[in-house]
Amino acid sequence: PNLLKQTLQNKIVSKQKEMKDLRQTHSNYKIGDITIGSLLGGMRGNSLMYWDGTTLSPTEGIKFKGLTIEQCQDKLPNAKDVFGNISNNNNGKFFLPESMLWLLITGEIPTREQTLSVINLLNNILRQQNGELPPVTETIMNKLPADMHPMTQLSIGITSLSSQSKFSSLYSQGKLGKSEYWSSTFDDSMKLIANLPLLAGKIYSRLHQKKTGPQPLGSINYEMDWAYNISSMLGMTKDSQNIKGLTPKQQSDFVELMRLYTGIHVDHEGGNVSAHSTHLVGSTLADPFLSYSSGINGLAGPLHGLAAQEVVRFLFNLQKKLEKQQQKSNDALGDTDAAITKEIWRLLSNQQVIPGYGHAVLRIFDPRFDAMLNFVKQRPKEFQNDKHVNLMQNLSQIVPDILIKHGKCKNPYPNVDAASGILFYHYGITELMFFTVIFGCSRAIGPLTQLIWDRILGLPIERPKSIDMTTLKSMTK
Ligand code: AMX
Repeated sequence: PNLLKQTLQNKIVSKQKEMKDLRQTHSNYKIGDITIGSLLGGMRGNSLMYWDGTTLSPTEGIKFKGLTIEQCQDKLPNAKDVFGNISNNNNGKFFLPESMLWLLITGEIPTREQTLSVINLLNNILRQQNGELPPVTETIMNKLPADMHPMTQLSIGITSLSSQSKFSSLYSQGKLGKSEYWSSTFDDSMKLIANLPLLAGKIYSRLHQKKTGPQPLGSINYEMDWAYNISSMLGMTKDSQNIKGLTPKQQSDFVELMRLYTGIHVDHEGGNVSAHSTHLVGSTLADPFLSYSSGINGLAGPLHGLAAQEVVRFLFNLQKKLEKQQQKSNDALGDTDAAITKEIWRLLSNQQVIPGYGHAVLRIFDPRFDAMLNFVKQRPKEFQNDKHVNLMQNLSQIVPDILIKHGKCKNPYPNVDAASGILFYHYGITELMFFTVIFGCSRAIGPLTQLIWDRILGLPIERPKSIDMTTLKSMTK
């Protein structure tokens, strides 16, 4: 039985009634004003979308169905809760993305059994595929140039899964009434999420093809969770080739990092580009694969998810510069902070952004950054000699003051991307262009959950009105 789908089904009638009441009774209630400033400023500050899973407050950060990240860590089942003490170290403490999926879809904190049912739901989809990508997708992926950007490959891979879409197949056969849209949207969304470990693994293995050949770097373990299987397919667990030669403790830590990362990146309110594009394209009744591949294309922009890649490039260049300067001045310690400050000012005066800093909504340290930093702090031995991780921590103390003095950006604090890439790098994911693919795996969970609800609630095709310069000018006279 599909426990998640059944539980969702039980919620539908009352939620549809709430939506109907709002529409019928309060349609004319004003929720804000639109100014020329916001229209020309990327619609900042205008509440224009319905989004139910997460909220984002400038001062309190993200809340997942009302829960902060800390509360989620406290309340949602983690690997220890689900599997018991499977390793003799301290890992298994971060909530599983499957628990989050249950929370976002049903609005309820899942039990251990409910979380396990989501793990089984996703693994059963893969079992039916013999743990392999559908043949069409496999063929397409193998034909792509191996050096094509991993995000382009991910977008193509997800788009190609559209040939598997139950929603579009039933729709094109004229078999779907509006009240039935949600069910096949649910099935397609679960299929998409289930296939992401395979797709990420496929893309990563192609980066290693010259060394490891065409075979996958790992295999799906049907007894384990989604984040574990992403790690396996990247070759980082005992169910894989262990291409980076990690110790068992490091393998376990990597899976822990993957559970943390993919748990907290799932959603971030609806207005961010990856979520918004999925919602917009989904509003045309495009299937979940086509809808989410649009989200992936948005995530591939350097001001959005690609920042993870840009941050690591930035850290490497900065570290090299600092070392060169130290050699020149023949000073073993050097005044690192002063050199960092100088370099940040140089970039700012060249009109470049400091990657990993700033945010369109948040006005505090990104709580997801704090969560990643705590991961480092909990493993002092592992990270003490990693100069780039140390630099990342150092920057988070120095850059905010500089950005405040610079006076342009509204949030001078690190965002989530300031830390994530360099942690993956530490464990051997050294291909910078790949980081955002991991982001893309996680982000699927939020926008697809919303897409299912959009269809339950019968939201219409999205179609804002645009205004030309002449009209804008005439309005101001
Ligand atoms: N470094 C330098 N300048 C910055 C800056 C940064 N990190 N962040 C913002 N600014 C500048 C903007 O470019 C803008 O300059 P302009 O007036 O000349 O155009 C000005 O400050 C005001 O911008 P803002 O209102 O504070 O930010 P925004 O809402 O327009 O943009 C964001 C938000 C994240 C795109 C921006 O802060 C940025 O470019 N940061 C660096 C890239 C990055 O880390 N992106 C990842 C964000 C998280 C994610 O989506 N994964």
